[in-house]
Amino acid sequence: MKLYYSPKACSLADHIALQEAGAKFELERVNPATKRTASGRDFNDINPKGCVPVIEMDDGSLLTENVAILDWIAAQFPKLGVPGEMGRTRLIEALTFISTELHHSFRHLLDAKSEEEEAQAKAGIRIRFRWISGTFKGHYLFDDHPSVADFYLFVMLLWAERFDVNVPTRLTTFKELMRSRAAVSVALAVEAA
Ligand SMILES: N[C@@H](CCC(=O)N[C@@H](CS)C(=O)NCC(=O)O)C(=O)O
Repeated sequence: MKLYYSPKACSLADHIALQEAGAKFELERVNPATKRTASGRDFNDINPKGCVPVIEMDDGSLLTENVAILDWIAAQFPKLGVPGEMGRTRLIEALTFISTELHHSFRHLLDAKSEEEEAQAKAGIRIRFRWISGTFKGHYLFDDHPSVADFYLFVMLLWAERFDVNVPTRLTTFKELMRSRAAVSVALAVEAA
């Protein structure tokens, strides 16, 4: 299995998940500006949508879209999912919120053309972080064990730090807890190299 990623992009969630799972996988870096992969391929030939993450399965088939990839990883490695009859549904509910509400709202910030638009975008992001901070059921979103949704939320918090968006203390504590995990350190170090 191979994960196509760009450093500190949303694909970091999948990278952390695979490290946490102890999965056997390869990585290939994608330059988001040139759309070239580390081995020199045109990334658009791999994913015509032009976005990471992409997982290339051992049979050569490709899986795109972060929600689908994280759901697939949780299905392969149930310790990264959410237990119970409604567990998978609750996981998809959280992943969808993080993808469509949080991740997407950073686009508004990146596209902001004035200080006013930037302030509006940050306010929108803060509302969404505040909402999700009220849903924690333990040290992590669902209990005291992290799920793939926690890894995606962690990446959003790294973006918040980078773009100077204030978040509730609950989420800062969570971010530092995530940073203290061995798998997270490994993934961050690999992406920084
Ligand atoms: N719908 C995609 C969007 C993924 C996405 O936004 N990827 C960004 C990195 S975080 C990307 O590769 N952007 C490059 C581009 O849009 O040109 C998903 O949820 O997986």
